[in-house]
Amino acid sequence: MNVQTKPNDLAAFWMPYSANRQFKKAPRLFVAAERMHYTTDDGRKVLDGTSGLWCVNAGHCRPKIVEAIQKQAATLDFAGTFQMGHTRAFECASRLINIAPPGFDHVFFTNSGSESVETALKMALAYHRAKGNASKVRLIGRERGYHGVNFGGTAVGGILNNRKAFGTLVAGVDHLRHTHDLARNAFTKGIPEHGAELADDLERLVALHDASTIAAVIVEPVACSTGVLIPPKGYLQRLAAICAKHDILLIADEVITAFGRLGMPFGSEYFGITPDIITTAKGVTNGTIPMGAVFVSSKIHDAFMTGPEWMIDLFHGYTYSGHPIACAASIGTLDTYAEEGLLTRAAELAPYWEERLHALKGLPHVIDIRNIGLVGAIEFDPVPGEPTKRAYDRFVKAFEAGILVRQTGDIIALSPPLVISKSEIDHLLDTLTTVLKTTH
Ligand code: PXG
Repeated sequence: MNVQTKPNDLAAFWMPYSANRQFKKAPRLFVAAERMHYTTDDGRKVLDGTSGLWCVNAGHCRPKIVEAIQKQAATLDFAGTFQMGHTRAFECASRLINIAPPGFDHVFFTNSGSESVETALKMALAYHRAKGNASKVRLIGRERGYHGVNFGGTAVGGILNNRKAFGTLVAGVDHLRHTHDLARNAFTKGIPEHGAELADDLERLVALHDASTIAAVIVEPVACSTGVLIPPKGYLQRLAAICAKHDILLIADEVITAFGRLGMPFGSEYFGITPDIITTAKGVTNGTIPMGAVFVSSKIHDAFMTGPEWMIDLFHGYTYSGHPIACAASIGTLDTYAEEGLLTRAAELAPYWEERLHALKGLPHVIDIRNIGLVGAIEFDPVPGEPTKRAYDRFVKAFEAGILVRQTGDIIALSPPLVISKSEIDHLLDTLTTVLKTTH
């Protein structure tokens, strides 16, 4: 029998991306959730302004998804997908392709965004090799990018604290400049006007390394983790054109922007670009069961289908690639998204969201407000000598006031479930306004 010897002891769990010692002195604990709200261990309701960690797009504990998981766990708990299969994985992949942008015909399953990124990077290298271009081995990320925490993703990522403690990471990686430009774009509503020319930074890297050595560029359509950096008008199209010109694969890391966050099923569609590979996770199962999905075009997939038929075509995969319960959760999620029109609902709410969010302009220490789809960010001037404290204090106060927001650097990010109502938007932003007015 599993006896819990130390009830309520917080020491054993080394929490990820957390200030463990401080948290354990004053923990913030949830015990339940439904639709837009969490319930804390002391019985308070907290409005979820962040969709958990950008993943619970349909809101919490949705019946179709719960039922799908329960049924699947009782019917087929596990079956592998290496040289074997089960029907749910094929059904799930087909369902995902049905909502994918045109040209994306194949899905590779992983268990997280980090694994989706590693998968995409490895596919890019193997693709060029399969095409006879084995010298194309460099991977290009972008400053301030976030692509998860495995070695490849950390290497192409561009956030200092995520990189500096972890050695030399992966060789042959370089970075484009980021697109954040407060001097020219502060308080822009929606897509910023200035900075498309920053895409030409890829030409600088081509001039430095030569296109014959570059396999892929990976970018988030909107760089969310670093504090919601929205690409300037025309930037992504220009980047895509330069990639195409040099036979460099473009990987759109849509772990956050896929599944309706911007008001279309995928962020790539929103920005009118056609990448070669799209990485996803999070919203693919509404956050319920860990899963990622890498979408590839036939151009990529078919390049691997040229050897003898009895040979493995890609030496890559995870024990839990296409896990039956995750696939069932994803199918239940896609049903819920479809029935409630959630993959486009952010587009309907975006004007109201934008108006309400930008009304926070002028509050103490606010130096920028950004919005796109159902994403928002408020940037603060840092406390001199104490970076991140301004936003962290406001995050803690917001939690005490009954709203969950996300702090990154001196920025507060918002990304509520796509089922949010206008009055809940009001509650979220009214509460945040009070917090910003009263926190010193
Ligand atoms: N790529 C992108 C673009 C992401 O946003 C990952 C990869 C990694 O996914 P996994 O599933 O391995 O965590 C992410 C994850 C935040 C926050 O609040 C963002 C993420 C994860 C946790 C918190 O900004 N993004």
